[in-house]
Amino acid sequence: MKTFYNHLHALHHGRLEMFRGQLVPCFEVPGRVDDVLACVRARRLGPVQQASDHGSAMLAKIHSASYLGFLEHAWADWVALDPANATRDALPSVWPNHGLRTDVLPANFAARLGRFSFDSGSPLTSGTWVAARQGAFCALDAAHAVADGARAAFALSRPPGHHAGADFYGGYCFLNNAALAAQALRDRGMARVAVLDIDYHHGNGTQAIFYDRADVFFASIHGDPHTEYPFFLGYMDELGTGAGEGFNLNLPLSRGTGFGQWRAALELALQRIAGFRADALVVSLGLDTFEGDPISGFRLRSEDYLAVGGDLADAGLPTAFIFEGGYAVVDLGVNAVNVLEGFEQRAG
Ligand code: Q9C
Ligand code: ZN
Repeated sequence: MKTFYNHLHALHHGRLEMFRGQLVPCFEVPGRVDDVLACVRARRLGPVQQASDHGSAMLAKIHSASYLGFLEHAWADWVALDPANATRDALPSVWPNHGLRTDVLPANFAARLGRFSFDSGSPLTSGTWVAARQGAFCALDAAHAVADGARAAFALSRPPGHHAGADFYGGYCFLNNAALAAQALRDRGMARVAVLDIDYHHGNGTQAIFYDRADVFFASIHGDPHTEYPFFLGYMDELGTGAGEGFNLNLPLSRGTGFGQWRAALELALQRIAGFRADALVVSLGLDTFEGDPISGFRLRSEDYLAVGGDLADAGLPTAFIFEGGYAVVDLGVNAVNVLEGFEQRAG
């Protein structure tokens, strides 16, 4: 399978994130993707190529124009606020919720940061826009490869995407790569597209983007939001709304869940996707379900990921894999390539 690699990913390099009252070193670091790329090459998964430029207009199929404008100019605006800001990343500290107005967009940049984000754990850096934009192009290229007839393709990029909504960032995510891939598949004539999110954290951004749509089915297996990030979405009773009712599936599992139970949830999600009669599959491939992940709580082992890939191949659908979370950097390459190799072995 082809890998579309974001060669600009390291331009996004957050230094510190807010965690329990302190600024701590970021978990979402450039070394994550470097490790996966090394494994893709060592195990000869297939050709590695850079993504083509699809232009910023393509991003507006999923994201609002005001959000894209904000992201593109955020770094310059941040530094304009105070020249000393050039040495530190931007983190929001005030948000328009709890009775505050969401229908105003203040000129103040701290206010705009809050309007377009939902947490303080996602530093915005000098290269965030350029890196995230190129990452979105990797996802679009993976979708086009699948639309052109490839059995599967892999978008290898950071920052990740599944927490980003139409007009907000958070959870280390800025542009929703999986949503962009799903939309590209729709635009290439696939009538029904399923997004299966197997990152440890609920894909709140992707769910929100497709919540009222019947043409994109969203399924997610994740840590129970009663105790796990992002806390405020990802519950079982979220079924979709309007035309989208019945096209959203959340399968939250308790912290500590091992592969047996996790795999049963995967089978259930794949059954629902088969019932939906999807024409193509987008997998939000987070590897933070790994037992060694420093910020997550499931207990999957490296060899389990081969079986995950096999189960995904059994769905029999053209599949675009979009790299998401996973923070146990030294095991990340093995785990990611295990999924992809397990898929290829079963797909034949
Ligand atoms: N300091 C993804 O996996 N913060 N995002 C957790 C750890 C947020 C994870 C606290 C985790 C976001 C793409
Ligand atoms: Zn995650």
